[in-house]
Amino acid sequence: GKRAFIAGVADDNGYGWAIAKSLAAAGAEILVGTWVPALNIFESSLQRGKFDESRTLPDGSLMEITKVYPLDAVYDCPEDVPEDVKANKRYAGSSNWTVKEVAECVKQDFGSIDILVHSLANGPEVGKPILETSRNGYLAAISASSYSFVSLLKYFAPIMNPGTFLFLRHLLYPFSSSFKNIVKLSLVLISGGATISLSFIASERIMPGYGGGMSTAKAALESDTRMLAFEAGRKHQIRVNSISAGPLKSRAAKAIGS
Ligand code: ZID
Repeated sequence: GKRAFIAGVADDNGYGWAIAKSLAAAGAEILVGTWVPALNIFESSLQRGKFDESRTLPDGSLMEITKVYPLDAVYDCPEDVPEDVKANKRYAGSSNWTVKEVAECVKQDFGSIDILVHSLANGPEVGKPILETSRNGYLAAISASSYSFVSLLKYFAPIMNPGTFLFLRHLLYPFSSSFKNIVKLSLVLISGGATISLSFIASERIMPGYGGGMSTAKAALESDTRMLAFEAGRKHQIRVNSISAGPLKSRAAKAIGS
């Protein structure tokens, strides 16, 4: 079976949870990365059985989460963490939650993964029009919602099982006016590691209310998806995709006020 790491699960209302369930129903082993400040409540709710109803899979069994990793995807390594965050009670209670450390822990625990899901975003000023957004708010949105994916891919790609490239030859003869057959070669990456993130149409269209630099963050996420698919496809033989999601009443969506 495949092993999946889903970053951005802290309750049973969001996309990350739903994706985890679908993957579990398809037979995958589930690991999740939970934002450090939300870790305690998520783990205790899991243990108390609060999610048992929504953990139920189509065959009646309960989704098992093999391991919950504390994660803060705005920090790549311990040296990046400011003193006040280090000293914060919630953060001090957990360890190894920077992206690099989480990837190292997953490697130690399981060796490799097949699927990486990025289902996280944060824009502290999402409620403000971009014209009123501060530089800090804008950069924070990009850091948590866009660079977090670059960072996850950077540290997880080396522990992702690679796929193989397949050469496909398309014979275009019947449609060609030329006497000679036209043979087109294309390179298709099959099987192996796959990564996915969740975007939003506000990346390309005006969606009033999706402020604070979040529209910018999704545009960056989609642009990065193309570049990273090119780079990680060649370097690690893994796929990189993004889905533009529809509305879902998650915790994050409530912050948008939509
Ligand atoms: P969620 O609250 O379940 O997931 C977000 C997670 O990110 C939470 O678990 C947070 O704890 C976690 N998180 C925040 N900061 C950090 C951090 N620094 N490190 C680690 N974890 C962190 O909400 P969700 O399921 O809505 O969000 C998942 C993904 O879906 C995000 O990328 C969203 O931007 C994306 N998405 C959601 C929706 C939606 O409606 N819920 C839409 C499009 C994309 C959307 O916003 N019409 C209006 C709005 C929308 C669609 C249509």
